[in-house]
Amino acid sequence: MRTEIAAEPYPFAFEPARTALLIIDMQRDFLEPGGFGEMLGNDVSQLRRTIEPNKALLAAWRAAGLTVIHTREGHRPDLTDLPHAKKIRGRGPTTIGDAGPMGRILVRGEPGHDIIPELYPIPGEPVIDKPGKGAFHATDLFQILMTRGIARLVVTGVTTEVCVNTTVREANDRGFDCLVPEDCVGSYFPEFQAMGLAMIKAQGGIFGWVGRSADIIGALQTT
Ligand code: TIU
Repeated sequence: MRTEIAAEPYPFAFEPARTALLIIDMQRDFLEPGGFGEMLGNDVSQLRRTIEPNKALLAAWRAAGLTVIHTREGHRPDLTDLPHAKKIRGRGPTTIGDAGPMGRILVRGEPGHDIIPELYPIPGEPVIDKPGKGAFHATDLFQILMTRGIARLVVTGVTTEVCVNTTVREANDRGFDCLVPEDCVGSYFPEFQAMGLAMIKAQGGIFGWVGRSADIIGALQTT
């Protein structure tokens, strides 16, 4: 079954069985008050407004029985996969691997590294632990998508201009068509939210499409 979803720069061709919902880094340390993101002085409300739209989209996607994949940005407890450049970037007193407000910052197994309870994975939904910003770099995401016959992605999560944008660009170069629902992605910075989305759909959809979750949910309910 194939249908179209309203999107920019033009409608997105939707083949549900060949499309995965890829939820990027909806982790406690980025989204929760008192987490690493807020500790750095960021306004987490800019990200938290994406929780309800993501919840609704995830529920509809699950109800349709389609593929859901989650990602988490983070590192091994021994930090052997943390590049020195990433460790010292920002020059702050507290960086990745140090003790933070919700355990060691961006370290796998720590409370802050985990996915927020509102969007917690259920059994059967792969969780990709990624050491970089892009979800394809140094992970088995491509292998999982190939195995499941996935050709299209609906990409949501945080942050719009960092891990979402990097992942959409990586996916586009690998031949995947990506639709980004603007209400399901968030940035700490409103101007980066706007430009991060504008860059995806510019030049006839240079990296992908931008739409809204309500239109995707509508398409799920009619196909
Ligand atoms: N997931 C993700 O976007 N990681 C980041 O580090 N984002 C920032 O905006 N810093």
